[in-house]
Amino acid sequence: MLTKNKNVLEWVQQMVDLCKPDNVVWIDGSEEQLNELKKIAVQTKELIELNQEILPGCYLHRTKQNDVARVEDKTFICSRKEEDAGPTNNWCDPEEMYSKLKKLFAGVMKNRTMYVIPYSMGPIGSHMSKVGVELTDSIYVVINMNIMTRMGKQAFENLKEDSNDFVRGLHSKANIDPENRFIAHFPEDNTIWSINSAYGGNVLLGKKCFALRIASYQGKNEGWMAEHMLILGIENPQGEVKYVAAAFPSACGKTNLAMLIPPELYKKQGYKVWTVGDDIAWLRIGQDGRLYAINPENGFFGVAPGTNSKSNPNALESTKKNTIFTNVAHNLENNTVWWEGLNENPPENAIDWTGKEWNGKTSKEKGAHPNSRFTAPAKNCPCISKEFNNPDGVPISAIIFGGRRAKTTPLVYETFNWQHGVFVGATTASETTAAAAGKVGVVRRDPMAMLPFCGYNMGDYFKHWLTMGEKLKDKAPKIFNVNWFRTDENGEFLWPGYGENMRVLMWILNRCNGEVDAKKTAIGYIPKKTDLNLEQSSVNEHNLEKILSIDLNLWKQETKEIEEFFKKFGSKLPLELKNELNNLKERLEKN
Ligand code: OXD
Ligand code: MN
Repeated sequence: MLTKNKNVLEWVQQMVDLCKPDNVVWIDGSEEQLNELKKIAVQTKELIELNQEILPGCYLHRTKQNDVARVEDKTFICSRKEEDAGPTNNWCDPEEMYSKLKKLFAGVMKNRTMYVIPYSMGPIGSHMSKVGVELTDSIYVVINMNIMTRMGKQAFENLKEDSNDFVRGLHSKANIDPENRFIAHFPEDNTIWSINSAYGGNVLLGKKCFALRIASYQGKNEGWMAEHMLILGIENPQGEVKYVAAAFPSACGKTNLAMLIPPELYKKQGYKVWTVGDDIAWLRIGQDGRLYAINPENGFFGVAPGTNSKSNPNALESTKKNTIFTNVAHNLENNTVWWEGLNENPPENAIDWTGKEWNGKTSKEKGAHPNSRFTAPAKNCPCISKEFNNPDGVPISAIIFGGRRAKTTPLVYETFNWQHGVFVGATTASETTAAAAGKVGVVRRDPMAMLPFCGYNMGDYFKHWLTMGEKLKDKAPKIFNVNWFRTDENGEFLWPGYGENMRVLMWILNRCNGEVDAKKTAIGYIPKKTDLNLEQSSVNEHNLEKILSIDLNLWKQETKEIEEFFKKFGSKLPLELKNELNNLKERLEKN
């Protein structure tokens, strides 16, 4: 036992009585204990040891084929009142859910070991961090939690002996039965119960379940924010670093932006980009009244396919040691891994993610699952920020929202003020697929990129954003919107993306510093053409004009869709957002 905290000890005992494991092992986080567990997992084939010369400390894991992604339809917010879960979440009465799940958890760990994992979300010793304890029967979970969180004995340093402020996570892979798979959150009890899955997003309970769903609820009650945001720092040639936080829906390039490599033009002048986080930010108002952010995680749970030495060399480098690969292809030629988009040279002698023999040169099937992942320690990342472990976090100069929009949204615009920024965040949308020639994808509204992750009523969540703005007053970060995915008449992307996005970030920072003017439009401030530095870029003036243009008719259509979307929230929709919609309509009419 690693703690004297009575609340922890009593709860662990209750869960032991329920799940009836043969053994209970407390995870202290020591090398010896972890090495022992890895050895067991290799023996049972839960992990495959990879070539330790090429990929030291790296392992491969395969999940069942029915268990490869987050399951939104099996994810529940079990608040006592249905209204508190809101229209965007699946709701179930907590008593009903506990009673259903107790039957599934009863005796589920017979002949198994229960691992007790204490972990901290956020740096040890930080007032912005929080403690969780996850009970699991999966060694894969233990090893992954060791990468994704500050795990083991150290985590209890952040929990006072009599404190009840820890998140109680219970997970069992049970039989990986998709019919009885549940990811249930009880925000009012600081509790998460997850059963019948062994896939990362459903079982690494510190990540989406705690750091977003439970933490967003805690943040509303305690006056801070848990957001689906990357955090990056831009260092200028004088050595000053300014930080931005950006929220994009899943699969819109958060990890790539977080680890951006500046174009030569900026590199030569001495600009650098530092990664603080690639997925989640916890934000609090600091003593100076500004907004500060920490990344509560300690690693990256990144999508493997498409990651390569051009698209994201920093992410690729992060996976070279002490990394767990899940559902990628196993290259038997040198006992390493391969995935689509890694390089042009797929192995001929390999095992695909389903465990079948696979020839990358001749097979029509994919070697890696499209949602295959790497779990890599943040400290492996060549551009990890020096402030990564700063207990006070980093001050945020700008908040950026974005999505994938082929036509409507310009490359970048600045909102008029915090309230307008909240409106823009609340109406964030993304198209489901990249636009094919002439066609536009289906738009899904994903407010602040939190649609699958907000642990309470989204109407109340919007209100919380507005309240935070009132507290921040003139110290509030400026709010921007970006769209890297605008296409031309032929469906070709107008903006090169990747490292070139630095040019947009520079405009954003220049606006924050009051160093550039902008053009006022109906939707916000957009850059004057000459203020976006396109030196040595592939973008010509003609295309720039297109990406910065606003089609008033499309925007009028957009306001209709927003109106429809807002209806969902009924009386929970803050009046301020209704007003913002009306203001936008008026401005569009006047233009
Ligand atoms: C993720 C997601 O895995 O957003 O980060 O789905
Ligand atoms: Mn994410």
